[in-house]
Amino acid sequence: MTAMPTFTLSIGSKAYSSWSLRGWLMCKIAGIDFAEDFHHMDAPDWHAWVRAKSPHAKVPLLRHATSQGDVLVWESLAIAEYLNELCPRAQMWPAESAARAQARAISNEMHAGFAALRTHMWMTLLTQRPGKGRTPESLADIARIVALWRDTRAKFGAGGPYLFGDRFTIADAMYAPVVIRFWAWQPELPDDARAYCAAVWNHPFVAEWRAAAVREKPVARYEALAD
Ligand SMILES: N[C@@H](CCC(=O)N[C@@H](CS)C(=O)NCC(=O)O)C(=O)O
Repeated sequence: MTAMPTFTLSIGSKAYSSWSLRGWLMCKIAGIDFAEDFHHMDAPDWHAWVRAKSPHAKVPLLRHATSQGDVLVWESLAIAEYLNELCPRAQMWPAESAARAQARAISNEMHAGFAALRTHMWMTLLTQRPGKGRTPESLADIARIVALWRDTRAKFGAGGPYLFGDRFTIADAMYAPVVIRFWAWQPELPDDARAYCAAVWNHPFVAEWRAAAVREKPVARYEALAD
């Protein structure tokens, strides 16, 4: 009999689901062995599938099978914090408290904000549309992201290419879908933001996700959202 996996992460499309990517990166950074429970968001039974599975009918959803029963964790930042507690050696947040405070602040900013960027430059790994999606609001979101990347790297990033130096943390995972949006929509970016984007784009976990994503078929109704 095959053993049940201890950790199972439910996700939607790899090409289009930015939150799935965040949850998946949290599992990779934690270093856990996990099973992927993939169901495409464009499948006809998507809503029934996700409603049956997830308390808030969204992905990502982490299921942890323990001796006390299953623990369900939804919301990408809650998944991050849960895994951070379980896997302290993974150092998913920066070790130093001022850096950790900044990492939490910018991760929360991403989790709660940037609605215009999300609406006008949605995540896709299947098509590029340079120059599109630029509205005053989406450009203002991009300016704030560029500024917070710059500020974070200036204060804490000297040791490597990521926001907090040489370690790819929860904060980088939160912004990885933004890097993909920038690849797809190609807004004008200063050199320091471009360098950060290149580091995240080429990170082995992000490269692994991208390689799977490009095997998915484009979804006409998402593609039709292009400006
Ligand atoms: N705040 C949530 C956002 C999750 C979310 O919006 N997930 C989208 C996929 S990118 C979803 O499951 N949408 C399903 C639907 O709306 O049917 C998190 O941090 O995980």
